Amino acid sequence: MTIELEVKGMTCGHCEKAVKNALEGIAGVTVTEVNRITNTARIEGQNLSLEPLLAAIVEEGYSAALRV
Ligand SMILES: [Cu+2]
Repeated sequence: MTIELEVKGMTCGHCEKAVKNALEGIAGVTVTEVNRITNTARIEGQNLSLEPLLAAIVEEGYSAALRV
């Protein structure tokens, strides 16, 4: 499954890397895109639950929501 999140607050490449690393710290998550221009984080994996994904991003200091 693919999940696309809207991530706000990323201002540079370091921010993108922080979000990517935070998401990849969750078992089974593959990050396919993090883009500060479009405020997007795209993730692939199986049986992913949304809450831990959002929490990992918020923990890094950014805001996150499911993009539908
Ligand atoms: Cu930054």
